[in-house]
Amino acid sequence: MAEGAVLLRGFVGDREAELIAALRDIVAAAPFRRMFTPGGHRMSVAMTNCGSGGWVTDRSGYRYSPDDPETGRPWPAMPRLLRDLADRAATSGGFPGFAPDVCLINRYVPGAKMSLHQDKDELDFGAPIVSVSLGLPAIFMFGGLKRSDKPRRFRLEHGDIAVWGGPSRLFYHGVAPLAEGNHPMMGPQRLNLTFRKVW
Ligand code: MD3
Ligand code: FE
Repeated sequence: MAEGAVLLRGFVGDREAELIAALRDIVAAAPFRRMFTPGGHRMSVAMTNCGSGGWVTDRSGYRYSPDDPETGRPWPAMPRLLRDLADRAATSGGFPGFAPDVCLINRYVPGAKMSLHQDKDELDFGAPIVSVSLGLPAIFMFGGLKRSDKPRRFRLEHGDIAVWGGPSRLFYHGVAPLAEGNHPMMGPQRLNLTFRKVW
């Protein structure tokens, strides 16, 4: 896709049912919620996290927090199944020894989108980000180091995993508004998991 960025089509493979069951437990403990940006807009994407911290946003800014602000309790632990899947994908993408602290889980319903942005709230840009797509397909927009770099479009489908490291780690990216549809296992939604080494 770009230097350091690798798309692994169908990498989830036969772990999909176990993965979906693990996600159900996480969401029961830390439900999806739509957060507010510092600018006061409510995001169309609903989010939750697992791991030793989670990505949050509110009127005071973007950050990683050890606790879920909705419950005041720590985020659910990252299940070994998720960590191992991310580590195997990172190794396949050329980044062995990936030790993610956080898995941010995004939920898109039809119409939900994510505007072009960089992921730079992490301290260690040497580690890649690993993303897992489940459910409805999405059009992923992949730009460059400058916001003005014209994005290329990639279709991300159920079971695809992407590894974003090296120079591409700081490339602008986003997701076009999700099209209507119904996925046989996930229903009318898309989930995206991003594994991050934050600290
Ligand atoms: C390329 N999520 O949570 S995943 C995000 O589909 C985010 O929910 C999108 O962007 C989603 O921040 C895209 C693919 C992705 C994630 C992080 C990246 C691509 C990336 C970081 C750098 C470059
Ligand atoms: Fe991102």
